[in-house]
Amino acid sequence: LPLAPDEGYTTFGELRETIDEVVAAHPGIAAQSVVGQSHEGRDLVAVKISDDAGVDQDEPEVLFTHSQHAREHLTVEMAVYLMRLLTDEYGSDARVTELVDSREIWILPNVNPDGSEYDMAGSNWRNWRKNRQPNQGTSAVGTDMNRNWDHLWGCCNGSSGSPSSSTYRGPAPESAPEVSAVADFVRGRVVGGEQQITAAIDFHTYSELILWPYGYTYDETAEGMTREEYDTHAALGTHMADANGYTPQQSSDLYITDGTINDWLWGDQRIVNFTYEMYPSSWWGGGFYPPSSVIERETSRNREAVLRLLDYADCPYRIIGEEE
Ligand code: 0X9
Ligand code: CA
Ligand code: ZN
Repeated sequence: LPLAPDEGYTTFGELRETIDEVVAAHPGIAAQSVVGQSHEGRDLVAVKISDDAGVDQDEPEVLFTHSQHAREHLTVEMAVYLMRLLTDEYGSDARVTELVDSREIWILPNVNPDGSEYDMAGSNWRNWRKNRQPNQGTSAVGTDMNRNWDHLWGCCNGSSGSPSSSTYRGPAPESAPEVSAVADFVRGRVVGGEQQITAAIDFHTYSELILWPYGYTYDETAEGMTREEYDTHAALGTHMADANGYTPQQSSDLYITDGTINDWLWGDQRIVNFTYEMYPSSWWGGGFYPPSSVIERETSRNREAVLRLLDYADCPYRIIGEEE
């Protein structure tokens, strides 16, 4: 039975208000900027959390992206949780304080606002996944943002060339304005020839998994992925999964994908990165639409896991005993 949208989930308007509140309440350690616009013209917002948030310091940077897929609303709640955790507990929790002082943390709380709003706008949830960009020569709407990234785009039967498919890869890499804007933002973090972002998580639902690249091949090592680099992802993914009880695995163990942010962040930008598939573990827990009563439990569940990533962001390779 289709469910009516649950008022306990954050709308895009409420998200903007929450971001404004967080930044106003913590001006020294939180700042917001707009990195681009969605197809329908909504702002794509980045929240930066660090000591001296207004200044670009020489500290490891960490990226959290949320809501590439419209119906995965729990991931927006995860962004709200992280903004609050890293600001409210600054100055009282010693570990949070140390991490905020020594890292530059970028939270992109909703990279597909058109899709989210569309999914919430009816009398029932619409089960929408893609963005809301029209496609030429068809009434079928939307590109799957997580098939539109520019690393081996469309290579491997891990996406669809048909606009009516829920995994439509778009007519070209970065054809989705939201993907192009976020990719430009990430490329903009190359300073003095060096990518400043060392670690990233892209939040999705559902299945309770921690996934690492590559998704386009079943092979562990491949072009641009050495044994040491694979082992670093596997060790850090497993270390985080020990904290939240998710299942850690290479993303292709779930199924083959091409053009995901996962493969691009590693293959193109050399950023150690993970996809989190949040609660529930199966369709029986509510699938994409668990009741809002689970938000507090299922976001705070990831507190320790996310702090572990922030901790290793100074040098992810040290988890396997390598300096790089
Ligand atoms: O298919 C996706 O984009 C992600 N799953 S979801 O149910 N949230 O749509 C998974 C992406 C991770 N990559 C692979 N599974 N290969
Ligand atoms: Ca910096
Ligand atoms: Zn998803």
